[in-house]
Amino acid sequence: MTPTGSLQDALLELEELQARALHAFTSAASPDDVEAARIEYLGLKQGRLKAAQERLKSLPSDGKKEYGRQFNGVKQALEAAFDAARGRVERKKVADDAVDVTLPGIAPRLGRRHPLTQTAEELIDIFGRLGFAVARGPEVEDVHHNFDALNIPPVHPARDPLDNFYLSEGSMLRSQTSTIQIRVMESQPPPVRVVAIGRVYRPDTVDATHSFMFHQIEGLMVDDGVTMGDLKSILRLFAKSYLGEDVQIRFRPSFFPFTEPSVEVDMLWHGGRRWVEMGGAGMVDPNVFKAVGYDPERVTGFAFGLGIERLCMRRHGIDDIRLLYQNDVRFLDQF
Ligand code: FA5
Repeated sequence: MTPTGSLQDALLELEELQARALHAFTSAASPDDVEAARIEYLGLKQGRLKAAQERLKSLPSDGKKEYGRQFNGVKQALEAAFDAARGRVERKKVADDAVDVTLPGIAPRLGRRHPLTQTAEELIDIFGRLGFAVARGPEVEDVHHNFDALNIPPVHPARDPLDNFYLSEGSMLRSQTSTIQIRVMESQPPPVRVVAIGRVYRPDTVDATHSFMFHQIEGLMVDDGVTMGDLKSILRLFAKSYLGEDVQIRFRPSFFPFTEPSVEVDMLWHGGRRWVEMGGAGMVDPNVFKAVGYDPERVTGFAFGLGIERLCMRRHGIDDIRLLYQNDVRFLDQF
């Protein structure tokens, strides 16, 4: 319904309409706000300006001219306010989306190698300088390489299913890297001078120095006239090189079916109050040479197997092996 009334009322309402519309356009903060104001005030069907135009019809003829003049002024003012508001929010959007090339860049976080990887690489480097090449072997092994060829008898407790991860008949996750000694000797004649690094698996109870999966470095040297003295010298040289000149290591008589005589090698732990076993070693047993077709009358050799986690822990003063597997970036960032 078109409102009726005096010209005076109509002009007042026109004024009020202009004030409201100008406020709506100047306070619009987004393109959506501007569009909403446009529809409300300038909409062709139901906009308020359209309604104000309709009002003209109901005015007495002597007031139509005055009202029309005012109306045109309001219309121009509103259209100008709309254009201004649209330009303003569009410029703002462009500015918001723009890239400020003067801002400092976001530096990508640099990854780093795991401390165990760093240890393995350093060990290979040290033994490389001592003349040892690198050998590899599979983690899924057969019982022959893990036990038989290493002179471990069929009834030996080391084969106990509770101490190994057996897979299908005759295969298992290797429990020691000594398997690689056999693979190397099977594949080449003496002389041999290799180290091999890899994961090994044992269902050991986890504590500060034991894990169910860990890494070993195996060493094997076979030649004419290799002695226990060579073994001890190499291990001492290695320990000083990796753990520092002041490191203390000791050899204890021990037993392994694949070496005779055998020793266990301990290192004085950081803090200097206790010894921790670093690995096992010894002179290759003649039965092992026979199993791979070497002549024990012609060659002798030594072998050793050291725990890489423990070497890494001693080197960096780490107290708990589990820290190496929790992947806490705050811990890993220190290496
Ligand atoms: C062996 O595995 C022998 N194959 C070593 C060897 C090689 C002897 C060649 C003679 C000739 P042993 O079970 O002691 O030995 O393990 C060697 C080292 O592996 C240990 O001294 C220790 O440093 C590390 N190790 C053993 N069990 C674990 C475990 N559960 N978690 C972490 N490190 C371990």
